[in-house]
Amino acid sequence: MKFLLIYPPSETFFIQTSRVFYGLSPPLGLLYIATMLQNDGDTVTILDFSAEPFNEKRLMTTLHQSDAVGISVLSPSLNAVKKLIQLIKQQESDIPIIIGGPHCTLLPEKALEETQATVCVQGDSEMILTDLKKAFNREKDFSEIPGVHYQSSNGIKHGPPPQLIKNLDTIPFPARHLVKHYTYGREYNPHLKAGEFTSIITSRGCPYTCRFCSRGSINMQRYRTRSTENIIAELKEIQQQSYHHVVFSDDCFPANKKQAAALFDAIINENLELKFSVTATRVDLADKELYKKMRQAGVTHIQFGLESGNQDVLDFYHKNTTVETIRKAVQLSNDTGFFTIGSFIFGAPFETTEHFDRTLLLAKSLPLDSVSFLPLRYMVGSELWNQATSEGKINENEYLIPADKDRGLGNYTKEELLRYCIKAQRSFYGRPSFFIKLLKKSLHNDDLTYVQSYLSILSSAVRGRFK
Ligand code: B12
Ligand code: SF4
Repeated sequence: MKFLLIYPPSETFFIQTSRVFYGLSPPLGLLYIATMLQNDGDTVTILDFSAEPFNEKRLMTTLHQSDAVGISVLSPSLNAVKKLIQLIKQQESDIPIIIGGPHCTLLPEKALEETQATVCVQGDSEMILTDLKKAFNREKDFSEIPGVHYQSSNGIKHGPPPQLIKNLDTIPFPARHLVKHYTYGREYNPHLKAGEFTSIITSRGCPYTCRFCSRGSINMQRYRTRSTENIIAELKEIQQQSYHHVVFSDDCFPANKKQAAALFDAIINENLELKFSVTATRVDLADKELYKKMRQAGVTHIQFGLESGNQDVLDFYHKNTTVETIRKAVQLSNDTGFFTIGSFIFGAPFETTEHFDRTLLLAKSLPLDSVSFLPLRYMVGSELWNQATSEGKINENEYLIPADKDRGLGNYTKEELLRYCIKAQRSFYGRPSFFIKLLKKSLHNDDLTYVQSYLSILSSAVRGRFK
């Protein structure tokens, strides 16, 4: 069969001016599925509309050459997916449309109902694809396939509960060549060209339960890791495919310090000539010996979920960290030579401007090279969303709601919160001392991409203001 797999357009970033520059990485979920399909003799094309501007003509041309469509759904992209499916159905009313991804794992039946796709897959999908194809060819019944929800003449039905892939080493590596023409990762190095940057995940699920994060929901929590040998084999393949830079895209990396030490030892021993970044890590996992190894192995950037400079807010989010731990971890990261990124959230229900000021003060006092201040959002699957929904502040069909005084969610309206975030961002970056520190660090590390990244963010911000 010929499959068209689509990653939908990403929602516009809150701080829109820097969006052009932020966070592009390959759609690994689709790439894992693509490998399984190709191994089964199918042809796969991927359209990543987070990495290329949405183009209806391009979508339609590819669609007309396909037998089935698969789409990834994140809660923030649900509306984009609904529109995509409408467009697809106008052109090819009978083509099977399969949806999967985090939103489908959380709310499979509702996702199917709202998007009007043909089939929705909940959870890990690699092992059910062959059966799914058989069901489309009427050689098997959808009701026999674990984790599958489907439209039938009697409404939405489902198969047995999803089966977790316990041994992640059994999954073949993602088909990266299908998206090699896209440029990813420019926030790590503005010089990166198409085919030079990719991502890897070494685990699935997250062992933590932060109250604002949908990863804390039971469906997405079950934590599993891959073996060092299996990860190294994939990294060797990545090197052979001539990528330069790899981001560890785990929810939380490294979650296990001992395993991480073994992995970075192996990377050093294998002499892999790759650079690495870490999408998300926690301050309580910072460790001097481990960071030294990571640096030696080629890690250049680390991003911490710092969230707040207030202990009461950290406790409210069940972050299980302290302001002191934040200070130590960021200092250690900087001393190790990593480009250190910190993200903060404004808008916990009891937070006041004094809280925001303390967070900004902490951010400015830390040796951070890049920051984001974002408004709290109540996301489906998170404990905070569940609570607000049970209190009637959020409707069950509203999957992503910013903190907003007008809804009884905090002390400020969403517009006020956004203004505080933008103000904090400007106040952080506008300091001459910040730029001087960044320049010194870049010269010390013999890596001017740090400064170039900063200048690119700045110039995209300025361009954004004049648009
Ligand atoms: C890397 C990453 C990003 C990157 C790039 C995303 C990309 N191109 O894939 C960037 C930085 C851009 C990003 C941005 C955001 N992200 Co993000 N991101 C991730 C992260 C850490 C890894 C994604 C990944 O590669 N996973 C590995 C693959 C193997 O897993 P998977 O995608 O779930 O795929 C499997 C199944 O879901 C399924 N599947 C997936 N798609 C499909 C399609 C079909 C047809 C089928 C059958 C099956 C299927 O099969 C796959 C294999 O088993 C995840 C967390 C995570 N670990 O998944 C968060 C995550 C997906 N992001 C999330 C969010 C919320 C965001 C943001 C809104 C930022 C924010 N925190 O507010 C933005 C907006 C994104 C948007 N599209 O609008 C949430 C989504 C929650 C939700 N309810 O949907 C997650 C789960 C993080 C979390 N802690 O909750 N993200
Ligand atoms: S914020 Fe990070 S550590 Fe906390 S539950 Fe979400 S993914 Fe896990």
